[in-house]
Amino acid sequence: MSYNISEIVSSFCIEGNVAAITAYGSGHINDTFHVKNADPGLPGYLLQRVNHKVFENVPALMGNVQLVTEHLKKKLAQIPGANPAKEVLTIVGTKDQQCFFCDPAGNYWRMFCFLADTKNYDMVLTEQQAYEGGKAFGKFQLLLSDLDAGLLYETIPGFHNIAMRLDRLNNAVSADPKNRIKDVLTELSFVIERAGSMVAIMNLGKEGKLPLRIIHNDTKFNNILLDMNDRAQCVIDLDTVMPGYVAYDFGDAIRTIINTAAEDEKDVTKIDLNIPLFKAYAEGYFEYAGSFLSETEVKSLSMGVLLIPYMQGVRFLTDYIEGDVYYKTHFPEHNLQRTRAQFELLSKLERNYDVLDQIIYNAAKKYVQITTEIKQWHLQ
Ligand code: ADP
Ligand code: GN1
Ligand code: MG
Repeated sequence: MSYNISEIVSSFCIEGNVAAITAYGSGHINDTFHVKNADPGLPGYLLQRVNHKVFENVPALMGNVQLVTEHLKKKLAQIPGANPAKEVLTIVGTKDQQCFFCDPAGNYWRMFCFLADTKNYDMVLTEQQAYEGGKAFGKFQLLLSDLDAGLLYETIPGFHNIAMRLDRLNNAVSADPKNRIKDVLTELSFVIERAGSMVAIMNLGKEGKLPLRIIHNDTKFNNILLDMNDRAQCVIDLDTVMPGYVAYDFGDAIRTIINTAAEDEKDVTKIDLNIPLFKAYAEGYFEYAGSFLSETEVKSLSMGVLLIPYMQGVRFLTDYIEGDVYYKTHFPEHNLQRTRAQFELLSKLERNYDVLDQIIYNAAKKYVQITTEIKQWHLQ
């Protein structure tokens, strides 16, 4: 990929002069750069090349980001003590007043104000961080609960539709373009054994028992910026903010929080569950989300905890079979290693399902009126 990054930066309305532009972050989809200001008194910037193979309509995606950030800022402005400039992403426009820049090669670029004095973590280290993570995503959903979901463009159709994800895997298996099926027979059996039970959330939605809400859809823990005291400051990575079921966000956050090892851990014996972090996240989450969740939504959360690592494994496996065309990979079998790590995590989550469910029940009942006892708690 060739582009002149300084020229791209100069298309945006920035204050001061650029001291340095460096690659930044560990995302799997977009390319991110930190634009450091030569004047220490002036802010820095965060420049991103949006992956337009993954996001086919970047102008519409940026329309979503604009809508969501403006709504969040408006809501926060009504809360005493809140600081919208620090707690919500701020888009930096181009010199011709657009919210993105398209370069001559057809790459799409956008810029945000760089939120200084923040940290983010690929892995959670403390209960306080997990608790803050729960509060951040609970508050995010709460603040967006009065935005009209119909205004949002679907940036990736069927993003968390497990039936579609399984169809795509099926097609990849039939095509087997890289002759890799012979290496993944164990993983494919693992997928097939669980396929029937994983449609539960979708079915509840179709039956009208779960509402579609505006959710984040990529609640990896590293999509939260924490301040230097480890308090949640800002939810970032808004490309997939779309209607969905709250269990998807809960499950995706837990997928990254509860795992004692990295998402792509090679040595699967290192993958275990950190249950205190799960409890801390759930408690933080209900502090905000407890005010709007229905009993059925609360019950669906533990299903999301199984579904999302399953779906993530299916997605990594599909990409491995298709020849690593979607996620950035750092070595030839990276997607396969990621798949195996997700499925090991899922196996552990399945074995501990009742314990996790009980924790959700205990955390929720302080906030949500729950009419069934834990022994009848599981959804049919
Ligand atoms: P990706 O979709 O590739 O994950 P993100 O939007 O999550 O991209 O950004 C990648 C990384 O850049 C984040 O993990 C975070 O470390 C950093 N980042 C993103 N936005 C900001 C910001 N406004 N201020 C400071 N750091 C940011
Ligand atoms: C991607 O962009 P990033 O790294 O935050 C992916 C998520 C996956 C995640 C797995 C648009 O997220 O859905 O859960 O990798 N984003 C997209 O780490 O596919
Ligand atoms: Mg990210």
